[in-house]
Amino acid sequence: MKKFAAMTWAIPALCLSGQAGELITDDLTVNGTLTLERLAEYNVPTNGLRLYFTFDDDTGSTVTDSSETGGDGTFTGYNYQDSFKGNAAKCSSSGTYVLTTAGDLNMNGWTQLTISCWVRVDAWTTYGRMLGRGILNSGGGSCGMTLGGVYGGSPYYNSSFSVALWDGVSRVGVGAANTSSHPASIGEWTHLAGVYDGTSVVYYSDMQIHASTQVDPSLHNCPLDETANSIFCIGKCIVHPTWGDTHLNGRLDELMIFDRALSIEELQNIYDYQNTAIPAATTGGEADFKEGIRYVKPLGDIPMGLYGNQP
Ligand SMILES: [Ca+2]
Repeated sequence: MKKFAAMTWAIPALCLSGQAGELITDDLTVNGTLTLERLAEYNVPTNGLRLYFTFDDDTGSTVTDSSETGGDGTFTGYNYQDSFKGNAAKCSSSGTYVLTTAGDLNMNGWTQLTISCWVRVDAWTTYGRMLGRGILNSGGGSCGMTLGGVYGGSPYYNSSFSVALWDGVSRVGVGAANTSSHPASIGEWTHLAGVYDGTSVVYYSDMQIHASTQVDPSLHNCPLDETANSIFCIGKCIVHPTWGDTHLNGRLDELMIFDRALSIEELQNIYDYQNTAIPAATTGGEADFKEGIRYVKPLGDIPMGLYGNQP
């Protein structure tokens, strides 16, 4: 995203084309209330939206879902900090994480998936599992998104967006779009997205392909595989909840989950709109977009269990 040398949060956020007499308290809310209609006005996709955590109006352990379908979350060790838009969830240890047990977030059978969020990393002190699904102390999750970092004493751990697929008989593998480079830089807000469209798994960083993998043709359009009673966790790896080196060390914001693959144009609409929400810099900086890194590996060559970055 654009780098700003300084941001001033006291100034009003941009007021887009609101109707006369209408109070726009920020870019996404009207009189303090987020509406899906409001999002649609600005070409933010809402079709298939299953979860939307803005963290903007949350003050305690309850994290409000604005999608009208996904269900609220519970933020253990809750800590909200400034963001480019309102507030963000700050995670810093295995004791700061958000869980949601909403049943309609179980992705078993979903044929497509999109996850969009923003992250501001404070340090690469852990492998940085930002979010994922699974069963506490077990497995069975359908997806995971990881920043990469130090893990298990190793100096580095891959960044990854991964999904687990079902061929109608069993879990056939994990589509892991991973690479050894970080998708974000310390101290900078970065937009991240993961998209599974039935034929590929793509991990985007600031709208550039950070990593991708192609699904073997024999597995095209396989649905996601997920165990019943799996839950969604933000901030650390739910499968190893007490480990001290799996968590995100930084802030996460504007998390959206869709049960379909957004087009690149739709993702760009989200990116552009949320990017526009950033107040103008008081002392400017030039736009700086980093290069994406493309990584392709056939899913069919990936034996189950090989990747450490599994959901
Ligand atoms: Ca926010």
